[in-house]
Amino acid sequence: MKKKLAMLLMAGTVAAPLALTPATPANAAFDCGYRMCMWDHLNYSGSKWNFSPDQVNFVNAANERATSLHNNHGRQVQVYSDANLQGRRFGISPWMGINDLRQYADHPGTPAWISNWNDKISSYVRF
Ligand SMILES: [Ca+2]
Repeated sequence: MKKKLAMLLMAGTVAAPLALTPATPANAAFDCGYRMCMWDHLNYSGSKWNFSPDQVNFVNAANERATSLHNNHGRQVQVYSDANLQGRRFGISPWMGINDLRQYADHPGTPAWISNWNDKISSYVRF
């Protein structure tokens, strides 16, 4: 009986920290390395794509899927709505993470829900 109780208590101490430690954006950004990282869903979650080159003319599997991103690099990145650096463009500052691209519009004064960047990125260049 005492042995069973001790095992239950041990199990409790092991399980509790796992339940109380959700993934954080900071962790996700850290996992990004010195790269341009995109995630399919909000808050750096879902499928993840990492890019190292200074210019990517087509982001392949990530095409029009990025909903959050992290420019984990000391240089500015410009993303484009079409392949080969064409279409609408949007600048992302060095070391900047965006956890919800739905909130970002590329034309000042245009509501984000009209020209937001959710599921739009097809290419990028780093300056
Ligand atoms: Ca998405």
